[in-house]
Amino acid sequence: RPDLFEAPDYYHLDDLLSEEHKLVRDAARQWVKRDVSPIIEAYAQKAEFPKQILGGLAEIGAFGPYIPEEYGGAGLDQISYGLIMQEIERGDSGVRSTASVQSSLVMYPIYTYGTEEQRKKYLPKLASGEMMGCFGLTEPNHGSNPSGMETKFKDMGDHYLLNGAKLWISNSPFADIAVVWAKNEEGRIHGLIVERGMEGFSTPETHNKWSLRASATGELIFDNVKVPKANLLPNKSGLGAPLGCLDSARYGISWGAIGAAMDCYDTALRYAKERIQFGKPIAATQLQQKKLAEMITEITKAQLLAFRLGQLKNEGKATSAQISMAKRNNVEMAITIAREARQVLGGMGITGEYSIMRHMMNLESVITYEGTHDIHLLITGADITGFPAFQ
Ligand code: TGC
Ligand code: FAD
Repeated sequence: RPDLFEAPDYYHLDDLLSEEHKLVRDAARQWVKRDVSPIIEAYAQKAEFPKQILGGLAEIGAFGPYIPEEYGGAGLDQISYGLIMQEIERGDSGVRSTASVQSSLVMYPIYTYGTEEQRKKYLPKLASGEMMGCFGLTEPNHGSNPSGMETKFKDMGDHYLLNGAKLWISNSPFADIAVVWAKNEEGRIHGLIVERGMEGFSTPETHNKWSLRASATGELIFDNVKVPKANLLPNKSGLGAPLGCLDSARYGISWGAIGAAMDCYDTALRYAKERIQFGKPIAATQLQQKKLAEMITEITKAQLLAFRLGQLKNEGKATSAQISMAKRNNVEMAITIAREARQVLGGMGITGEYSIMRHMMNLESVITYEGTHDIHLLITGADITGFPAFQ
């Protein structure tokens, strides 16, 4: 019932938003209602990314919301970025993934670590959706611990020679470029822009996913790929470079998860008011009210966390650990609400007639990618105690 959803705003967060925030949010919301929600279930069922929505994503500013307008971005602040992610994920986490990757994992590193030539060459096309990108950090043997990566490149004089493989890469099957993290001969991590069509570069799709089915996921395989020297991102190296991109994407996810939770809550609330059992709406029972009351409480807390984090980001003061806390809390909030909301719908909750089961399955990826739930807890643990417990 995509036409029906409303925005729960129990603590009047709207009063804290600027006119621009509301305009941006409403445009994204309307687009999702019109162009995403009516088709997304069918694409998820057939495990296909709906490529026809790329132009719409670009139009609502979802590709590079905070990248300056001179490079084709929308030039918005961090709260607008968050609100766009929230509205997209109200539709589907897989669609939000495509926007997150394009903005924070491809445009952000090119804008922040790239040369002026690289910015001019890639950013406007990425902003318009004419060119799509992906981000290769995770490898078959190195997920939570990317510093162990084996993908490497060698200086051959007039070019670099790249070898290795990346796994679980969102958008890889159709991306035109990949921002790839690899070690040089000294073992230092650098970012390289690899383009589709380079000899020895392939992107096989990963099948049989029960989660993020409307998002294309695949591998990146580099078999003696000759990468021009002009494709190295020169302005930052070391693990901090990819982790800096993750900070931006994780922040967007902390808002996005709220959108998925809002859609589940809204669907469950409507259903509970309409569904009659034992002669009265199930919403009139204490057990269902407990579920719904806890959902709106948790959504409200998550909204306040994300909003304050957005203010800190706008001021350039948000720490990586604060971002981890918001990503971890808000994704867990959303997955818990999806599970509870599914139960409110009884048997109907397992069908594709309603969005809840799709959100629930999607959120299993969201709670794993961009740092697992455990890793974000350990990041908080390290921050407050001073003892990193990863090793
Ligand atoms: P550690 O020694 O802590 O740090 C190494 C260097 O990195 C710096 N740093 C950061 N810089 C910026 N932002 C952050 N969040 C940072 N965290 C750390 C740090 O200061 C240090 O710099 P320097 O100059 O001293 O070298 O590194 P570690 O090896 O102990 O690892 C720490 C840990 C476990 C937190 C990190 O490896 C981690 O976050 N692991 C999780 C991996 C992950 O999140 N992968 C995501 C892959 S991309 C993805 O999932 C996309 S999904 C896309 C979608 O569809 O939406
Ligand atoms: P592992 O690191 O093997 O973890 C397995 C389990 O061990 C987890 O529960 C983890 O929390 C736990 N664990 C690990 N280390 C510790 C520790 N020190 N202490 C306690 N527990 C620990 N990556 C990209 O680079 N680009 C992408 O675009 C991208 N898109 C993705 C899309 C999807 C649909 C999925 C599922 C993943 C994607 N990823 C992407 C990869 C994602 O970031 C990794 O899956 C994630 O970082 C976890 O790595 P792993 O799967 O290898 O799990």
